[in-house]
Amino acid sequence: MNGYFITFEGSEGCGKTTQIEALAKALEAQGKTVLITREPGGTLIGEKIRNLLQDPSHKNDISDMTELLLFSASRAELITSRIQPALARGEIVICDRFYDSTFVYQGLGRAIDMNIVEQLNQITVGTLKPDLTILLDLDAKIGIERAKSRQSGELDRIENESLAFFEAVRNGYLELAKKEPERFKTIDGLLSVDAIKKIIWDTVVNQF
Ligand code: T5A
Repeated sequence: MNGYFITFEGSEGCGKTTQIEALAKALEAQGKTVLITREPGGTLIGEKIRNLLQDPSHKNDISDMTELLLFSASRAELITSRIQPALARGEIVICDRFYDSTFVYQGLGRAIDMNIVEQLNQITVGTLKPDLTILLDLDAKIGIERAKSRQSGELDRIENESLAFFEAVRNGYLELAKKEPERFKTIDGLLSVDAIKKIIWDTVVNQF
């Protein structure tokens, strides 16, 4: 594989989508071929799984273990059918969330045994690893407010979790970033859209 794999992470409403679109545009302007994708989703089956996972009417229908397995199934499909082929063609892949989301949301948020999360990750992802992970760090309360305003007040199944859940998610991300400083670039999500855009561009442009 000779492409380049970038993932974006952070808690709800931290600004990933906004920044991913801007980065892809800037890279394409330089003649790069970019694949933007997302988790859960990014494939026919993955998008169906996404709908199941986010539907607020399934609030009481999905156990924690089922949730973990559904996120993993979506990831397995995405890696095999889109990410690996694009990297093999030498493209830049930008993925909105990847396995770090599972570690913090299911491992810490849902308190599923981390050994199980790790084993499943090993099965699903194998040796594939992002070259760069952009973490947009944002206060959980502000993130939920942003998500609410974006979706005209409608929150999905996971966004309806408690503030304590999202604080655990945020802290979990910061811990992951501390453990792998060579992979993570952590950026203050309170900065303006343009300021974040510039930090990301300065980081990415140095990789090629
Ligand atoms: N999940 C996912 C798991 O539990 N386990 C897993 O393994 C995986 C892969 C995925 C959900 O699934 C969970 C996590 C999530 O709950 P998602 O689509 O990634 O869903 O969900 P969100 O993180 O909620 O994505 P959002 O689209 O809501 O937020 P974004 O993309 O982070 O933010 P964005 O860019 O849409 O911005 C939100 C709002 O804020 C504004 C934007 O204009 C927009 O209105 N904004 C800013 N405002 C001020 N300053 C800035 N710097 C701003 N940047 C953006």
